[in-house]
Amino acid sequence: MNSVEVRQDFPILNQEVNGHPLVYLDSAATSQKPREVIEVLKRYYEADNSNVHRGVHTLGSRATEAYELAREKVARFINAPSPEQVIFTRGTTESLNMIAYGYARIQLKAGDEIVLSPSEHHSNLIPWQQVAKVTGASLKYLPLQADGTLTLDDVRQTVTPATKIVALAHVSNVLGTIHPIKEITAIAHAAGALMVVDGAQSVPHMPVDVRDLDVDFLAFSGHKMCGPTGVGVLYGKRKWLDAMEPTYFGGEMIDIVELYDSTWKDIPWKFEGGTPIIAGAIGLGAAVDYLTKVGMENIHNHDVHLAAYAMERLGELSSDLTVYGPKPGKTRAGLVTFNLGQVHAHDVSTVLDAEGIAVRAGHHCAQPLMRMLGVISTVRASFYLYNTEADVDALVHGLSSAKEFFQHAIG
Ligand code: C6P
Repeated sequence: MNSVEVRQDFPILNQEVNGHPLVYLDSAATSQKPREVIEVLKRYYEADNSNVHRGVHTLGSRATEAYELAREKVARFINAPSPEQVIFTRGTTESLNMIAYGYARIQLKAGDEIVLSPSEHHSNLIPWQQVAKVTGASLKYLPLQADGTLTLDDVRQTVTPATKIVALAHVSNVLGTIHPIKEITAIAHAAGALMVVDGAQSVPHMPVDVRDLDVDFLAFSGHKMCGPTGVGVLYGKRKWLDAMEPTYFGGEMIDIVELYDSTWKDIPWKFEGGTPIIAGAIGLGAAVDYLTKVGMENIHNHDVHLAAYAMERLGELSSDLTVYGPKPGKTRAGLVTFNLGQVHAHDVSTVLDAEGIAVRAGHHCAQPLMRMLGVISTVRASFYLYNTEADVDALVHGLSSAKEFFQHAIG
């Protein structure tokens, strides 16, 4: 994979920001979109736009065909056994909430346990807190090692026959840790628990095969994987999706509606109330085509390489810089989170922005983790297929400027 060539596919990257060429290092928040995806969206709205599963007119059939084809593409992308197990949602947050409300809230009871890690994104934490409140189930946290990794021994100790759900991010959006989901899933299953995986930061960046991992549910967002905003995916094993209740009622999710009761369609449609996210799903289908063409293994290797290169180069500023998360290598995804002395992350980010460098600063929707790290915020640079070593060099240069600017707060 040649990231310099890949860059040409992303028109937005070809611009100056504050008088400098844009260096976009915020793909973990949202990725940029290749021309192919933008063109598919444009073509859809110019030629095929219509509601789906409703009318019998030609545009309606075209839109329905394109929408269902997108589902097939996404199913192939994650190796789902069937397209019906792919539900289009608004994103990871909505998918996780649907699992919590439609499945766990109904199935769990007092005495049951939900196992999480303290580094979860709020979207994979608050829904479980809510489930615990209404069912009487309790939350249990896996111990996190200082570098943000989990040990399988700790997982074996924490998961018990009372555990009904283990819910974990595949990749931490703050620390970049890639958790051994296949092994953790085997432990969860041996205890009779279901494995829910937040794939927001893994599905866009590495091959994810739901059958190989054997996970029960997987949630991810289209906008982090070259697709449009407003679309995401909920994958589930058929038996759990059949047992799960819809969370949104109305539109074409129904089978028969009586005055006092109603029945639903089969999966996936029973979960897609109202007019579905038609253009979003079609755009996500185009994004999946694009990523497949580049190759997910290539993207993963590229990300891992850039993270290692960034950590090596950031080492040059070592005495002032605290970098969080595991050592570079195969268990570390393509993002680097750090702080520069006592300087607030927002200040560092503002100086970087003046040099055209976009990073994210804040708590990254992981407040419990920030507390564990003993900070209120961090700076995060995240990489994707269009980033190059030159982008990392620009970051290091920008940080040298920030270091100089805030010397008083560092020394
Ligand atoms: N993280 C970031 O880190 P949505 O907003 O629904 O598309 O995705 C939520 C989400 C869930 N889990 C993980 C691990 C995530 O990283 C995210 C989104 C972004 O910058 C925004 S907070």
